[in-house]
Amino acid sequence: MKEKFYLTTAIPYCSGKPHIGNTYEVILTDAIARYKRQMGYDVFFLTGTDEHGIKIETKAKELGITPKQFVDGVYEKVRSIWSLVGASYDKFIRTTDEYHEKAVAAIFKKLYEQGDIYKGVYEGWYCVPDEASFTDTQVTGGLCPDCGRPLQRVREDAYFFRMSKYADRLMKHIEENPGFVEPQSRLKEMVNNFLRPGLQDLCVTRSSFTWGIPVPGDEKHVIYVWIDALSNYITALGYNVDEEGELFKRYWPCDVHIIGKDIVRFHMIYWPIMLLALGLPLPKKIYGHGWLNFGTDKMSKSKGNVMYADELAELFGVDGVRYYTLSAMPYAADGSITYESMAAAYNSDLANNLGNLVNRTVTMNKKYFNGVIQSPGENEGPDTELKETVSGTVRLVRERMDSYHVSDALSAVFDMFRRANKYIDETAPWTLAKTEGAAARLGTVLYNLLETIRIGAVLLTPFLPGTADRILKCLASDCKETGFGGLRPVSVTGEPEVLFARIDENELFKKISGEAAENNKKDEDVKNMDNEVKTEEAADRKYEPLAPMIEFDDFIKPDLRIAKVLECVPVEKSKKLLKFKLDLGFETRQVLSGIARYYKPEELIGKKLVMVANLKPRVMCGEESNGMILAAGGHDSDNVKVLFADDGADIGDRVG
Ligand code: ME8
Repeated sequence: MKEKFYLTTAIPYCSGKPHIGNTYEVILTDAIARYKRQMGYDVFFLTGTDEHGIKIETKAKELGITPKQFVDGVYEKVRSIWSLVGASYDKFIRTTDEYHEKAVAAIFKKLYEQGDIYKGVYEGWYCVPDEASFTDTQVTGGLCPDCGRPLQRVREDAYFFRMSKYADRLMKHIEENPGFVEPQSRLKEMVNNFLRPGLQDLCVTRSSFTWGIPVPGDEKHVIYVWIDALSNYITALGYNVDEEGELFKRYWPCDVHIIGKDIVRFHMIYWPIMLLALGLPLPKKIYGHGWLNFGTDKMSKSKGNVMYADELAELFGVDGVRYYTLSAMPYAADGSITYESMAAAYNSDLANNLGNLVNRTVTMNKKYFNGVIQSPGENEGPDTELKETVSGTVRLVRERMDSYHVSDALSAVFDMFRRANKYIDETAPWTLAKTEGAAARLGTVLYNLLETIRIGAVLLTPFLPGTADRILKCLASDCKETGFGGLRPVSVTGEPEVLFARIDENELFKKISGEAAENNKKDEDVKNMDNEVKTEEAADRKYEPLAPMIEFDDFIKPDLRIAKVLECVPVEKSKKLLKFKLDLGFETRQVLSGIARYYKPEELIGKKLVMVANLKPRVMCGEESNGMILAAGGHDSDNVKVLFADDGADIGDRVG
C-alpha cells in the first residue's frame, strides 16, 4: 500500500476575491502535492474557505444581502481562481458546510463538558459607532484607537479555553520534535514571544454578531472564528467527536499544514492545544511561508497595489504566474512581485532559457534527422558533465522538495537548462552538421539534449504541469523516468513549439495602464463596499512578531539623528518615492523614502523627524539615498506614519 501524505492550505477568509499572495499559497501546496504524487505517495490535498465572522456579516449588510449569499459569491471566485492556476486539491471545504458546523459545535461541547472550556466574564472596551471591541492593551485614555471617540467599558459573559493547562505538553512536544514548525526562525519567534511568557486563557466566543456557529445550548454566543476555521483540517476528513471516518483514519495526522507567516501562532499554539484537548495526534509539520509583497510594500486595496492571479495569467499565462510565484518566494523570507520583475523573469527564464532550449533542440533534430531520435554514441567532450548535471539536479530537486525549499528546487531545474544551453554552444551542432563524418556525433549531441529536456520536463511537472506536458508532446514521449536513456532511438519527435513568446515590456505596460484605468473605475463604484471594516476582528489583528533579542552593542550601531526637512519632491520615475533634502546641522543630505502614497510633499516640508544617518548610500530609480527616514508601519502595514520629532528637538542631535 502506498504511503499516505496529507497536506493542507490555510483557508482564506471569504471576504473578497483572493489576491496573488493567497493564491501563491495554493500554488505552493499544489506543487508539493504533485511532487509527492510523482514520488508515489497517496496524497490528500485539502483547501477551502473560511466563511464566518463579523467582517463578512458587515459586508453582506452593506450590500443588502445575507451573509450566506455573500460567501456563496466569494466562494465561486475562490474556486475559479484555484482552478485557473491548476490546484489539484482532493477536497474543498467551506466552513458553512453542514457537516463542518455540526462537528465544530460537537467539539466545542466536548471541550466544555470536559472542563477545558469554561464560562467566564469578558472585560474590555467597545466602540459603539464602529461596533468594535478592544483589549486593555490596545486602548489608551478610554478612546477608540480607530476613530478617537470615547469607548464603553464592557463586561459580558463569554467562554474561555484553558490554554495554560496544555502549555507544558505543547512545549515538550516542540522540544522533542524540532522540525514541528519550519522555518526554525518562525518557531523561535513563537516560543520566545508567546509560549515562554506563559499562555493566557483564550476567549473562544463572540456575542456582538451572529454570523458564526452558535454555542450549543447558549445560542446568543457564536464560536470564535479560529476555533471554527482550524477544525476544518479534521472535519474535512469526516472527524466528529464520536466518529472518526475512513479518511480521518487514513490521513490524520496531517503531514504538513502550509500557511503564511502571520498565522503561525494560531497553528503552532491554539491548534495543537485543541488537538491535545481532543486527545488527537498533532500534525507532523507546520510550514509558515513568507509573504509576497508588491515590491517592498504589503499588498492592500487601500494602496491600490493588489494583484490577482487571473489578471496576471492574462498577461503571463498560468505557468508564467506559477513560475514567478514559486521562484520569487524564498524558503524563509518574503518575496516580491511587480510587473517589471515578472516580465524580466518571464523573458529570461521561460522564453530565453527554457523556451529557446526546447525550440532550438527539437528544430535541429527535425532539420538534421527529420525528427528521428538518434542512438547515442560514447561520451565525448562535455557529455559527462552534462549528464552529471542532470543526475545531480534530480537529486537536488528531491532533497529540496522534501525539505519544502520549493523555490530552490525550481531554480535547480533552470540551472540545468542553462547548462544545456551552454552545451549547445560548446558542441555547435550546426558545425557538426556541415562536417564530413560527424553525423553520429551530431546524433549523440542531439540525443543528450533531448534527454536533458525530457528529464527537465519530468522534474518541472509539479511546478509547471501545463508546460511539462507541452514539452513532452514536442518530444512525443511519455517516459517519466529521471535517468538518462528514456527516449527511444528511431522514435520521432513531435513538432517544435514556441513555449513562451517573449513579452514586449512597452506593450505590457500599455495593456496594464489600460486595465488599471478600467479597474480604478470599478474601484470607485465599490469604494464604500470595500472600506476596511472596523470590526471586532481588530482584536485579532496579526501583529508583526517581535524580532529576536539583540545586545545593547547592536542597538547603538544605527546612528539616529534629528533632521529637518528642507525640501521634498516626488521622484519622477517612481510612484512610491519622495526625495528629501534634510538638514542635519553639520551637513545636508539627500534621502529617498517610499512614503509617497501616505504624504504630500508639502505636508512634510519644515518638519523635524528622525533619520538613520549612517546607512550606506543606495541608488533607487536613478537617485542616491543617503540614509533612511523612520516611519511606523513599514512594508507590512497600510498605515504608514513618519516619526516626527518634537519641534523643540535640536537638529543633528543623536537619538537613542
Ligand atoms: O488568515 N503573500 O485567511 P487570509 C503570501 N482565514 N501569503 C499571503 C499573503 C501574501 N501577501 N497574504 C495572505 C486567514 N497570505 C484565515 C486562515 S486557516 C485555519 C484560517 C496567506 O485570507 C495567509 O498567510 O487572511 C494565509 O496563510 C492565507 O493567505 C489566507 O489568508
